[in-house]
Amino acid sequence: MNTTTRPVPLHQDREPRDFLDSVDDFGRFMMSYKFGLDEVMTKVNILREEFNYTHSYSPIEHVRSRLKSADSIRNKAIRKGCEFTAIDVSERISDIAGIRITCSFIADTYVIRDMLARQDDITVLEVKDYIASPKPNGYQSLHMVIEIPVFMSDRVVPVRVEIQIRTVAMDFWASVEHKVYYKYDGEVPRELLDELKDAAEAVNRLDLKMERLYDEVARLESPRDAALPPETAQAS
Ligand code: 0O2
Repeated sequence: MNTTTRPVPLHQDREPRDFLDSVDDFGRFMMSYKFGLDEVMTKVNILREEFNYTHSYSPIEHVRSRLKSADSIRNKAIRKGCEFTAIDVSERISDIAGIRITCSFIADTYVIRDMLARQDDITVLEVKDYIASPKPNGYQSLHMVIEIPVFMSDRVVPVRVEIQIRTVAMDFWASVEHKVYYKYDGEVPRELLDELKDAAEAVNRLDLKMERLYDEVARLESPRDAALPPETAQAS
C-alpha cells in the first residue's frame, strides 16, 4: 500500500545542506515537482480542449509551465532566510513548480481558478488576488498555491504547484516590468517606476473596456454567456 510523504526523496546518509549542489539529489527532489506539474498541465489542457470542443470558446489563451532552477531556488531561499535543505525548501518555497495561464478577460481568470479549485484531488493552500488588490508597483495577477498527490511506485507525494492566472494585458505588463527590473538590477529609476505604474492602470482600463465590449457582443450573440456559468458571465 502507498504511504504519503513530503517530496524529499534524499539519501539520508548525505549532508542535506548540499542538496542544491548535488545533481543526483536535486534531480530526485525535482522529479516529483515535474510529475505534479505534468498532472496540473493535463488538467488545464483538458479544460481548454473541452471548452474549445463544446463551446468553440476557451477562457484559456496560453499556458506555460516551468520548474525553478537550482540557482533560482537558492536565491529565493536566501531572500527568505531559508536553509538549503530539501525539507525547508519544499516547505518555504511554493513556486518550485509553476504554471502561468493567460486569459482574454478578467472574469475568465476567476472561472479557471474555480474550475481547478473544485477538483477533488486539488487542495488549495493559498490564494493571492493581486487583481482585486494590485501590488503597489501595479502588478496584477491571481496566484493560487495548490497541492496535488503524485502517485510514485512506493509512495504518494503531495506536491505544491503555484498557478498564476492573468489576462494577456497583465501578462504583457508583468513581462516588461520583469525585464526593466532585471536590466536595472532592482534599482529602477523613480520616473520609470511611475511610468510602469501608469501603464498598469492603463492595462486595467483596457481589460475592463475589452470585457465590456465583449459582453455587449455576447449579449447580441450569446456564445460566451452560454459557455460560462451565469455568475461568471456577468462578473465584469
Ligand atoms: P520568478 O523568477 O518569476 O519565479 P512566495 O512565492 O509567496 O513565497 P512572494 O514573492 O511573496 O513569495 O509571492 P508572490 O507575491 O505570490 O509572487 C510570486 C511570483 O509572482 C514571483 O515569483 C513572480 O513570478 C510573480 N510576481 C510577484 N510580484 C511580481 C511583480 O511585481 N512583478 C512581476 N513581473 N512578477 C511578480 P519570483 O520567485 O519572485 O520570481
